[in-house]
Amino acid sequence: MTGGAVAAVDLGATSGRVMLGRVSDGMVSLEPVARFPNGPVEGADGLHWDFSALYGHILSGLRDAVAREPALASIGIDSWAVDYGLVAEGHLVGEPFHYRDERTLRGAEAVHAIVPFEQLYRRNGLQFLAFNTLYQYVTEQGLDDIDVALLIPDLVSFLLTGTQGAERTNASTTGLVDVQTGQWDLELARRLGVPASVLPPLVDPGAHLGRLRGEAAAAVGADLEVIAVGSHDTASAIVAVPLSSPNAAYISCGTWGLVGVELDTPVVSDAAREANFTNEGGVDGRVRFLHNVTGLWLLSESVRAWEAEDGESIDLPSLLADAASVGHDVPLFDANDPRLAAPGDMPARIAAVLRDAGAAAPTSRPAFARSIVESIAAAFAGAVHTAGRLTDREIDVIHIVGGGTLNRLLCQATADRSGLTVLAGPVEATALGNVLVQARALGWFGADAALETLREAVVAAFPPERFEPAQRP
Ligand code: LRH
Repeated sequence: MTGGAVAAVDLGATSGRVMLGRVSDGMVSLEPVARFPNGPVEGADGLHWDFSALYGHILSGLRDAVAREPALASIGIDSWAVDYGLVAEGHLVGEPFHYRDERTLRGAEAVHAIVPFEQLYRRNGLQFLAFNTLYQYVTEQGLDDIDVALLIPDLVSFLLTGTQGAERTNASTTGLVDVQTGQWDLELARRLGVPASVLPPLVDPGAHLGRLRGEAAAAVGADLEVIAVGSHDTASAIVAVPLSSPNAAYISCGTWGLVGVELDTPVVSDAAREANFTNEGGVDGRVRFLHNVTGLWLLSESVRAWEAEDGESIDLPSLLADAASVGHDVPLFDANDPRLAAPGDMPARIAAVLRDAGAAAPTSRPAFARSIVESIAAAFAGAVHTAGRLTDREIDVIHIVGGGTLNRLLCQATADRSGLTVLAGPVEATALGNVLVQARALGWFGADAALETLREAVVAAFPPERFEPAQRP
C-alpha cells in the first residue's frame, strides 16, 4: 500500500483542530474536520487549561473524522509544549496548569538556587523560559503522591490507549532530558526533588502506541491505532518546513515565533546560552536550535482587549489592511518584554513599555497594529541573524510556516527587516508534520524515508509564497 488517510489532532494555545491527512504515492493533502477554542481559565489557585473540554472536543472531532473517512488508519497528537497533567490511579488529578501562570517565576528561582542556570544549560541545552516544565514541577506539592506526570499530548494518548510514555521531542522541553544523551537526566531530577517514578519511558516519534481502548473507541466510533508523532507542535511544524537551502532559517509562527535552524548536534556554547538559544529535540534526532520570540500573541491579545472595549468583534484582515497603509515608520518595542507575557490589557501594556523607552504609543488602532507587526518582525530578523552567528552559517533564506503566514504584512516586514527572502507556507505545517510522521510509520513513504523526502511532499503540495526584501533607505 502506498497511502491512505490519518487524523492529526493539533492543539494550540488559542485553538485546537482535527485534520484529515491523505497520502497517496508520495503526495499529501489536508482537510480540516473540526476546530475548537482553547485558552487560559482563571481558577482559585491560578491559570489552568480546561483539559476536560479539550478532550471532549478531541473525541468528537475524531468521531467526525471517522464519519468522513471510515478507512482511517491512525491518529497522531501534538500540542504546545511544557505543560502536563498529573495522573494517579489511572485518572487525571485536577486540570493542568497553564504555562502563563505566575507560579513558574517562583519555580525558576528555586531551581537556580540548586543548579545555577549555567550548569543547567550545559545539561539540558534549553533557553531560559520561566515556564519550562522543571520549573513547574518544583512548585508542585504532591509529586510523591501521583503515579506519573504526562505532557499534554502524552496525556491525550494515555486516555485514548492506556499507554504511558513521554514522546521525545516534547520531553526535551521539560528541561529534564540530557541534551547530549537524549535520556532522562535522573541525577538532575533527584537534585530537584522530582521523583524518577513520575517520568515515564521515552518514546520515539513514529512509535505505535496502541489502539483506542473501550470507552474511547466507543466515543470515536472505531478502534483506531495511535501513533506517536513529533508531539511538540513546533517539532511537527519543523518536519513540514520545506527547507530550500542548507543555510535556511525557519520561523514557526503562531502564538509564538520559534526562530532558528535545524542542526545535527546541539550547540551549548556560552554565546548560545547568553543569546538564550535552545536545543530542543526534533524528529529523527535532529536538533531544533531556536529562540522563542513572542509572536501573534501580542496581536491576538490586543484585538481581544479592543473587542472587549467595543463590545463587538474586530475583522483582523481589514485591521491589517489599514495597518499596511500606515507605513513602517512606527515606534518599535521589545516583543519579548516579560511584561507582555501574561494575558491582560495588551494595548495598555505595550503603551507602558513604549513610554518607559521614551516613545509615544501610536494613537490609532491601525498604527498600533503596525507597531506590533514591525516589532515582531524586528525581533524575528534579529533572532535569524543571531542563529546564523551562533552556528557559523550565512543564512540565505527564511521559511515562515504556521498561522503567521496568513499575515502578509508580517511576512513582508520580516523580509524587509532581515534583508532576506522569505518563503511563506504551509500555513498548517504542524498538522502536516503530524500527518507525515504517521504516514511514514505506516510505511507509506518507505519506513526509512528521511525528513528530506517528507519535505519534498510538502513543497509539491504547498508551494511557498515569496516575499523579497524591499530596499529601505
Ligand atoms: C508553541 C509552543 C512553543 C513553546 C510554547 C510553550 O505552540 O509549543 O514551542 O515554547 O508553545
